Amino acid sequence: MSDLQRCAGEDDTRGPDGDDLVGIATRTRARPKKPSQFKVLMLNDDYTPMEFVVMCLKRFFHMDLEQATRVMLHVHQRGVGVCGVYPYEIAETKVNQVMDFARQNQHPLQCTLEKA
Ligand code: TYC
Repeated sequence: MSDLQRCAGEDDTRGPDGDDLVGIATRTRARPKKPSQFKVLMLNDDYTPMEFVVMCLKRFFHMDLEQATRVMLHVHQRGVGVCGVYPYEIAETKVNQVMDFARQNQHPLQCTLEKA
């Protein structure tokens, strides 16, 4: 039997007692939670060229040359630095963009997320 046939014949909307499990949620939180924020961190390594890191910071984090140079040097000297703070999905996208771009250019640059 195909999934389609099985689904068509089955009533997934009732619990064991025949209760209707489908409905409209009418309650809302009294104090809606603001979406949690995530830091995007850049990690130092010995091989990625400084210019490439600056290019990433300009391209993916919209920094100007001065900001990007400052953040790159901070990471170079301290080992890790914050590129920006975003909601989870945006932070994850930035990490993937940096990692993909680094991989394409055969640099070992690492970028990661941390809850803010
Ligand atoms: N340490 C690297 C070098 O000396 C430069 C660098 C800076 C690499 C920041 C990664 O996230 C980084 N070429």
